[in-house]
Amino acid sequence: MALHRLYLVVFALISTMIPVMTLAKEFVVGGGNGWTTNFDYQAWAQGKDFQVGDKLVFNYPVGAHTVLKVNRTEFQNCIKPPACEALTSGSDEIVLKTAGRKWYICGVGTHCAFTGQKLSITVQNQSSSVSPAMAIKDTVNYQLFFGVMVAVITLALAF
Ligand SMILES: [Cu+2]
Repeated sequence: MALHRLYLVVFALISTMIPVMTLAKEFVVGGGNGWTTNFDYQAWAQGKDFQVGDKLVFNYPVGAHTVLKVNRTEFQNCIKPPACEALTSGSDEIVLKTAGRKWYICGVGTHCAFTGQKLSITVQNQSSSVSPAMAIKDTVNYQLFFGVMVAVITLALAF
């Protein structure tokens, strides 16, 4: 019976973890263009539903750009905070932890000032209202979730 208890624990873990993992969205900033110069990041951000818990991913060749989280004034005037605060990995992930306006700029040269490499977004608290696209996505996720459940139960029965 100890084995069955183990399956129950595994099952409980999976059922609690999967909905949490699938609810958070990942946004690749700039899509296929990544984080670069001469790209309209305001247009990219428009209509996107950024929520607390979602993740931004900034992709760029290492050394070509950086990511700096700044405040509104720094954003408007392209004022760079100390370079030590910059993200430089080339695949920087930022989890949106709080709601409100967020500002990001590139710290390299005049990328922010002259080539528009700056992004500002508004992060919402997770809402219960779901857009149709989201609802479909969630349905798919729950199908996956039940698929995993069935697999686990099948495994449990097999032993
Ligand atoms: Cu740059």
